[in-house]
Formats: sequence, C-alpha cells, structure tokens
Amino acid sequence: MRVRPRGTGSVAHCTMPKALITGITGQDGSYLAEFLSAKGYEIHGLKRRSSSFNTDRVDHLYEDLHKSGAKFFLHFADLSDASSLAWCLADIRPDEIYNLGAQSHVKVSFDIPEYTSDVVALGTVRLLEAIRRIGLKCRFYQASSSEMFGSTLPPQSEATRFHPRSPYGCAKVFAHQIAVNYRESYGLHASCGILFNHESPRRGETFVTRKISRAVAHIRLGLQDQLYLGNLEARRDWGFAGDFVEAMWAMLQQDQPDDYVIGTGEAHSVGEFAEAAFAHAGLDWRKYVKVDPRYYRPAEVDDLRADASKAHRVLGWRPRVSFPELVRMMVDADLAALERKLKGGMEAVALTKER
Ligand code: NAP
Ligand code: F7E
Repeated sequence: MRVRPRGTGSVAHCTMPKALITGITGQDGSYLAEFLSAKGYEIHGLKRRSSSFNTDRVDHLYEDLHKSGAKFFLHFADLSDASSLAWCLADIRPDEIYNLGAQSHVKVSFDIPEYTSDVVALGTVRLLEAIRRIGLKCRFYQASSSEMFGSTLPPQSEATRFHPRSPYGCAKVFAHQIAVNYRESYGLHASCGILFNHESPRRGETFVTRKISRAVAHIRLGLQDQLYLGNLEARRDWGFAGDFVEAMWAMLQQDQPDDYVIGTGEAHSVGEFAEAAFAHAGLDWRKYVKVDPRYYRPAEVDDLRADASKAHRVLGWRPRVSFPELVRMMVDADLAALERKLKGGMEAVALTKER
C-alpha cells in the first residue's frame, strides 16, 4: 500500500499516535482496531451503553491490555449525544478519528428512519462540530457507503451521481456531504471512504451473507430445514472487511484529504452467494432456499459494482481476499463456531429473528 510521509501541517507523531474509533464494537471497528494496534497506535473506542455485553468483537484486544500495558481504551458515548462526544474528544485529543458508528442496517432504516438519520447524519455533524469547537488538529475518516449510489448504474466511481434508495442511504449522503463541507469550509483533513459491501465471519447476523453462512452451518448440522430470503437477484460487490479497513487508514496518511471508492470490482447476485455457500458445505441451495417477500425492501438497490481505480492509483490499495475465499471463510467459521457450541452442550439458537 502506498503511504506518503506526512508533510507540512500534518499531525506530528513523536509519540505513539492516538486513534479514536466510533463503532469500535462493530465489524469494521474490530478489524480496524486490530490493524491499528499492530501498527502501535493507542486506541480509544466509543461504545454505547447496552443492557448486555456488546464488546465481543474487541474483547481479545481488551484482554491484551492487561498483559501488555494500556493501549486500548473504551469510553461510554453515543452519536446521538453531543456532549458525550465533545467530552471524549477533549479528553482524548486523538490524532485520527474514524467515524464508523451507525445504525447500519438498510432494511431496518425503513422501520426507524428518524433514529437512523439522527445517528448517521446528525451524529456526524455532532462529531465534526466537536472537532471544530475544541480546535482539535486531527484527521477524520467518514464511513460513506455505496448505498449512496442507490439506483445509478454500475460501475460506480467517485464521479458517479448519488441516488440513495433508503433512509440509511439518504442519511449517509448527508454525512458524506457534511464531511466534505467541513473540509472545504474549515480546512479539516477529512476523507470519505465510499465502501462497497464488505463481509467477514464478524458480520452482523442479519446481513444477507452472514444470514446465509449461518443457515448453511445450521442446515449442515441438522438444526434447520430451510432458509427464507428476500430478493435473490440483487447484485453486490462483496469484499473482505479485513482488507477494507487498511484503505481507511491509508486515506488518513495522505497529505491531502480526499474521497475514495473502495470495492473489489466484481459483483455477484444474492442467489450466487447462496449457491456458493451451500455448495461449499456439500449442499444444493435450491433444496433449502425459499423466497419470503417479508424480506423485500420498499425500494431496492439492484446492482452495485465498484470502480476503485482511484484507490489503486493513489493509495496503492487492492483487495486480497477473492469472492470464493470470502464465502468459504464465512461458512467455515460458522460451521466451526456451531460445532464448538454443540460440543459445549449449549442449545443452538433458532434463526427466527432474521430481517
Ligand atoms: P456494524 O457492524 O453495524 O457496526 C456499527 C457500529 O456502530 C457498532 O459498533 C454499533 O454499536 C455502533 N453504533 C450504533 N449506533 C450507535 C450510536 N447511536 N452511537 C454510537 N455508536 C453506535 O457496521 P460495520 O459493518 O462495521 O460498518 C461500519 C461503518 O461503515 C458504518 O458506518 C456503516 O454504515 C458503514 N459501511 C459499512 C459497509 C459494510 O458493508 N459493512 C459498507 C459501507 C459503509 P453496537 O455494537 O453497540 O451495536
Ligand atoms: O443486503 C438482499 C437485500 O442487508 C444485501 C450494509 O453494510 O452494505 C450493507 O447494506 C442485499 C439487498 O446489505 C435478504 O435486499 C435478500 O439487496 O446484506 P444486506 P446492504 O443492504 O447491501 C452497504 C454498503 C452498507 O453501507 C450497509 O451498512 O441482499 N437480501 N434477502 C437480503 N438482505 C437481508 N439483510 N436479508 C435477507 O433475507
């Protein structure tokens, strides 16, 4: 990956650089925290209060803290609470901020559009305003999304027009534009990564790839008969989350802030993902997958495929994990996890809560 030495006006890193990650307990937050940790960063993550544990994905980093000294910290804060963000920023004074926190489920955003907009759109303004008013000299990463392209035809690049198709997509367009606006208005080093779908064994269980890989494991081990899905024709450019977080970091190491599309350049349908996942477990997907219109969305995004040539050229970023490798990785991880659970005598969880 191409990373230029930092020039004039950049953050001086005489000591260990400090990163603050919103959404650290999510899929990307956990991979980014691992990646920055290996680079020697001091990591601060914002977590929201929950009635049950919500730090599973980063617990291994937290344990390391006790062995190797204080380099990983979690703070209670919420993107809907401006004062909590301001206090955290003022206390921590990070060199780099990665804004990954979001209500990130597109279908759920139709059910709770106001909350989604509050966290995704206004949450970003709250963070940017805290940076500005505190006078923090830091670099800022905004987690923009291919959902902003919505109905525009592939391949989508930085020059493609936005036409979002969900409250989530609309909120992400606002967050993207306001980050660009703070860059242009106040000279903030703010970069937006327009990331296409990226998955992993840590993907939330209600996104379609993980819903499929979990179902394959349950069916393979005789705990489930069928899998109900929505639109099998939708096409997505699916990459591996572990590869994508490296691009986030690379953006903040550039002298000039900018926006980049990040994706693999290859698209597959939901049906193709299911076919590959079932086949990897020796199963014929047509016997198990049924369509349930309950999972259709009021408006669909039909076809996303990234033109990430700018990221290749400027950042030197390229994905490493291919589509078949990603499918195998997710199915193998869910099979192994379920086998461990069964061996441990724990009851297998029925897949009744899928969106
Ligand atoms: P994720 O797994 O759903 O994680 C979202 C994170 O945001 C979690 O840590 C969640 O906390 C946190 N969060 C939710 N509401 C919050 C609030 N009110 N205040 C503070 N934190 C809150 O999402 P992801 O897949 O890692 O994605 C990371 C970011 O990239 C998100 O902004 C997403 O919209 C965006 N994005 C994702 C993709 C993708 O394909 N994965 C593609 C493009 C853009 P809990 O753990 O407590 O729920
Ligand atoms: O749906 C179809 C569904 O929920 C993918 C988020 O990370 O990526 C993600 O958003 C496709 C859609 O992801 C089911 O209709 C069929 O066409 O896995 P998904 P998403 O909506 O693309 C973008 C880039 C983000 O930014 C988001 O944060 O699959 N689909 N049947 C289904 N989807 C789900 N969830 N469940 C089904 O049963």
